[in-house]
Amino acid sequence: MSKNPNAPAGTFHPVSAPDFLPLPQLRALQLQRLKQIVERAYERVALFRQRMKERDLTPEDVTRLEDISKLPFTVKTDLRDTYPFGLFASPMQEIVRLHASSGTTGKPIVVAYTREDVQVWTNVMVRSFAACGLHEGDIIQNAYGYGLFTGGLGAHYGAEALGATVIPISGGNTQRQLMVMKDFGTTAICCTPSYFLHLIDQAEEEGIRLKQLPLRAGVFGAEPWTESMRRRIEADSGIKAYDIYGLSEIVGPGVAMECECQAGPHIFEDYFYPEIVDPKTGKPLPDGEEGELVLTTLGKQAMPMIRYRTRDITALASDTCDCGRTLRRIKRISRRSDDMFIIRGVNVYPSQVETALLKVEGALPHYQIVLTRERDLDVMEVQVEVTPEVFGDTVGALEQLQQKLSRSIESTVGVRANVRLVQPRTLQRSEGKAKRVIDQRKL
Ligand code: DLL
Repeated sequence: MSKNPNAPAGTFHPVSAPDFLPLPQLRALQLQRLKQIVERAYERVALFRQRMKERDLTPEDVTRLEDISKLPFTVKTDLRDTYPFGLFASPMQEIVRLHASSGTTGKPIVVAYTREDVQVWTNVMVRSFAACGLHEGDIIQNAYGYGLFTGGLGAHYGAEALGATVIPISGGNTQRQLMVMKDFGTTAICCTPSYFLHLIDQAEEEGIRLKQLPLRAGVFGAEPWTESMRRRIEADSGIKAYDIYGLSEIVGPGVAMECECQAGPHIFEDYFYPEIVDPKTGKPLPDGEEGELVLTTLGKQAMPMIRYRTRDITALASDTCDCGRTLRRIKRISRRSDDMFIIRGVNVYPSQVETALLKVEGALPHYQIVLTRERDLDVMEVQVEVTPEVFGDTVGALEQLQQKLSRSIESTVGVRANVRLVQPRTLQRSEGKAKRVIDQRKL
């Protein structure tokens, strides 16, 4: 295990203690919190109360943890349909922070935090960093984006509360990232795994030897990655690469994090209750079986999420991890049960791209999104058919349209796309569901 030479041997940060609770104690705590959160949501969130009533349920029907499976699911479109604040369970005066993430169309989904929620988030982020061996004295370069995305601020407050030194560099500007890493003596970096691969490439080009720098750990997440990517990162940079999982609807990063055994992220179960269900039927599946991860926030005040369907496909591992944590782990998330894809850390739904295209006159609703990776950076090309009139237009007019479409996509989706205009009826038609996304990135 990689330990900072300055760290006192064998110590755990005090907030890591809940990671090691004996199971009966952990389950009792979960039940107590589940009852409270169901009561809170029932009293304060109209949609949840209505769904409970439709099922003839009241909060008193939750007496055991297993009763959770009686409760209604919450899905992403519930956030869209109640946009922006409809699922809040706290008055605005108590809400100290808002973040947002991609919705399925042009509007984002909004998530809220009370002061206490921010403290819980910070707590799980401290535990995340501690789990992979980081501590006071570490210099953490936080290259997750700061802003509405939860990655930047989530990791920031956690790293500060850990007692580490945070470099709030945010995403992008690769040369500056490398300069800072070298000059400031960064010992750990937080970013998406694909961005770190890009940093490795760029470092090589600039003659910077990552292996000779103090950098020893990476906290990588926000997008799917694989064991072979981990091996490549570790071999090429000499650091340990850890998987961190999270989603805005639940809290942001810090729902689950790998320990030094690197055997899959441990879910911070005292705050997030996990279930795996069959994505088609919604029926609960036992630990070990693959299905859709469903999460219930056990402590969230501003926006309790009851049985939130993450659409992430994984399995729960309940066997004991060598680290001694009693928290169950999730298997690497390899795919989703919906059509969302993640490009440069940004979540994108094809329907958002469609909305953006159709805002511009001349574009037809026939399009295809091709994803590739150039020098370890994701590239999105949108091929779109245009009306015959447009296609017969001058080169200048076509270029103008191309730029308009590109701008429309960037402002709706938040990522730049190369737009390619094609003649009407040239994109392949499908007999069933249109195949909108061709992912040629070899993960
Ligand atoms: O990506 C929060 C986050 C920030 C996690 C920084 C980790 C690090 P969203 O933008 O709401 O939140 O996207 C959530 O990203 O449902 C997964 O599909 C995907 N995802 C997040 N972490 C991982 C991971 C943040 N470690 C969505 N492996 C989730 C695979 C991940 N997919």
